[in-house]
Amino acid sequence: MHELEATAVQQALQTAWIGRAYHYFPRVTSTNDLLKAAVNAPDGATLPAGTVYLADFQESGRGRLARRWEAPPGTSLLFSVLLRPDWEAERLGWLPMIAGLAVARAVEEVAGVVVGLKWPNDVVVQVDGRWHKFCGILLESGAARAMSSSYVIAGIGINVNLPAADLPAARFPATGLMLAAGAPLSRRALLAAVLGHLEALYEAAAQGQPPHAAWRERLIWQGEWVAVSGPGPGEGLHGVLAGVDESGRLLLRDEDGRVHAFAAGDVSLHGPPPEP
Ligand code: BT5
Repeated sequence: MHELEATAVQQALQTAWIGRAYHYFPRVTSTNDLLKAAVNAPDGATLPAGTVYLADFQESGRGRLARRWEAPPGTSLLFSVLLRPDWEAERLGWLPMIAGLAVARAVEEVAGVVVGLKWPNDVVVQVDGRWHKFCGILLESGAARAMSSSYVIAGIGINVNLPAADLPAARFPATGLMLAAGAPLSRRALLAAVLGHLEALYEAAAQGQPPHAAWRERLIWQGEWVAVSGPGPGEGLHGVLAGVDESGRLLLRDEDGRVHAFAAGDVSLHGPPPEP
């Protein structure tokens, strides 16, 4: 039996509802695309919250803004979770933080390495004193049909047992957990831990407990000069990274001491401005 097939995963799970409906695919286009198509199908309303689609290989794994997520077969965790939050709109910004925190807590537990979060949706570990990305998260939301309740699909890609030669050439340095921890890990144990933390954090959020303080504790580059690029006003702005607010927006303090909040974009180290 494959270690990520339904029967094996069900035995490892400790959740009440996330992952209890679970589908394993050896090869798909993208688990986000497949789950989205299933939710939008005529009988999509019957798909329970917590449904997980997991693939061993994706032909066209996606990141944000038409970027690709590359992962060779047999090495990674590539999965999507269906959530149906009936929360007020302001709380939807909590979901990316909840997903990142769930991965961070699970990885620390299973791999014993210190885990950081890079705004907005990357999970990182240190290799040779520098942060490297081992996980990316893609949240997509929609309403299945007019008047029906909305859904959010949380797509999570984790580099687990990738050999160094298979690391993708990426915008930000990439690594995998085997390389960071020094030994291969059980993908099944890690999946069960991520889904367990996801359920716990989701339920806490549903009770009104915001995740931003725990998220901010792991936020990398706080107090450093960074640049934020991306859609929207303030593109290309640089300043000191001052944290995130309750809805997960990045706070940047510019040279004049003004604080700017970003809901989307990418952040990179910039260095302080030249002395006048
Ligand atoms: C992300 O986007 O990091 C979100 C990735 C989400 C992937 C999961 S896998 C399951 C589900 N199904 C999908 O189709 N997607 C989700 P973004 O922040 O835009 O980063 C994308 C960038 O990360 C790429 O342009 C590369 O530079 C880099 N990259 C690609 N593959 C990588 C990998 N395996 N490890 C580290 N970096 C990678």
